[in-house]
Amino acid sequence: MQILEVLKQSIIEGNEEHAARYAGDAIAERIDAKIILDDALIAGMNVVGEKFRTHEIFLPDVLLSAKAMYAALAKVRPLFLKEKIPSLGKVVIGTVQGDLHDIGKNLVGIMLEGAGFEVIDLGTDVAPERFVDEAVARDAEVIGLSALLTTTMPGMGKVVKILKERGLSGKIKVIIGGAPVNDEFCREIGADAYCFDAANSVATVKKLLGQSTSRAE
Ligand code: B1M
Repeated sequence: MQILEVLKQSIIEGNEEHAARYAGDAIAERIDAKIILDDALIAGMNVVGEKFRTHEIFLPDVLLSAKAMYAALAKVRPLFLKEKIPSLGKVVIGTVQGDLHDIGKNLVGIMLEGAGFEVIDLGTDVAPERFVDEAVARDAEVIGLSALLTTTMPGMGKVVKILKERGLSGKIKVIIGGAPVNDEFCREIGADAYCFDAANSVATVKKLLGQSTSRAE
């Protein structure tokens, strides 16, 4: 699909205007929102990540790509939220303390919202205590933690520890995700589940809450 390739390219190049326009074009071509997300937006950011890793591009370029990604995401987002479904539960979500990466976290939020969960997004650089305080205050069943830096991953363990100290383990479930996170780390800190990607987060949260995962997500 030609349009997905040019959309992906506009994200790699950090061209906000093109990204928004081509995302609109892809929608007009009736390409499935999930395919636009996976094959153009996330695929584009993956290339950006690799170029950044190999020093082919630098931080300002990455920021431009992130802006382009958001411009495209703003067009695609309403497609995920079209159907208004009764709330399946509340999820408090955020990026852990010291970490400003929010693209993956926002995708997870969109997927969960689209599936019918009420998502309370605390943003980035969120202190461990705040996750727990907000989850309790909002009566949330799940806390979703995102971390992209190896240095900020320990913040996830702190949230699990605070829940334990307050006798909330098991009552409020914790799911974790982000590029440096894995299953082993999840077991190590005692979180309830690790999620590889945003699409998976819906099935994971439903499973944790004992809900059927049969509906397409
Ligand atoms: Co930074 N950055 N960054 N960065 N950045 C990484 C993470 C890095 C791997 C790049 C590299 O060196 N190769 C590296 C971390 C190295 C490490 O810790 N081992 C890094 C670094 C070092 C830094 C700075 C320290 C750079 C500096 O200042 N010298 C700095 C830190 C700032 C801070 O947070 N305090 C920094 C800054 C930035 C920008 C601001 C420029 C920008 C972020 C913009 C934004 O988010 N608004 C940025 C970006 C864009 C990246 C890369 C290139 C791309 C991340 C991304 O958005 N990917 C990244 C390289 C990489 O990851 N390959 C990199 C696309 C996104 C869709 O994927 O977030 O992984 P991801 O989310 C996935 C899954 O992980 C999962 O679902 C999503 C897909 O479906 N997922 C969850 C994520 N959260 C989840 C939560 C869940 C479930 C699934 O449940 C709750």
